[in-house]
Amino acid sequence: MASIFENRAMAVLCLIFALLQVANGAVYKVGDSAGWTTIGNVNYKLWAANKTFQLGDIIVFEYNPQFHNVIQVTHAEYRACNTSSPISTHTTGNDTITIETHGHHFFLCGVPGHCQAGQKVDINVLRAPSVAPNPPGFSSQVPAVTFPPSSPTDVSANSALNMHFGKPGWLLLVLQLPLVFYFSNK
Ligand SMILES: [Cu+2]
Repeated sequence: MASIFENRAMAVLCLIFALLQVANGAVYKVGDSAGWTTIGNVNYKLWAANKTFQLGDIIVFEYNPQFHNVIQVTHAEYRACNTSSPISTHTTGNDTITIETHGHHFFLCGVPGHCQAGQKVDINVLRAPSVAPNPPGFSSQVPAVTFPPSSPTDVSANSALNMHFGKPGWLLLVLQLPLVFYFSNK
């Protein structure tokens, strides 16, 4: 019956990792050292192609705001380099954009000629295959925590455990030890 302890510890670990993943997105500087520019023919398609973007990731556009800007557009506008109805416009020269939804996020430079010259990038956040029907994060993992078939004592033990679920991990683990011995001696 030691598996109760392991399942619970695994659930806590999964939850912690899920929270960390949501809270700490990776930071990607578009074009890496080149930044957001028309100089040097940076291949932004290639730059994006070898990255796996995830929810919470931060996309940084670094550029001289006298010469460039960042405009988020629809797919059709992206393909046509059309800036007539932008989703959002960024002009600071050091724009950080947090990706909060799955799918494609199309950005281009709105200075005439720059998008046509290749200053455009598609940030695509794929859905994680294992959690496709659920919201991102831990919903598919936490319900996996199960307990032995219920008897009146088990039910009260479960609710006692759940009360401690919000406490720090070490406290949770220490509190579980008597339960593990209790179940393993049954
Ligand atoms: Cu530009």
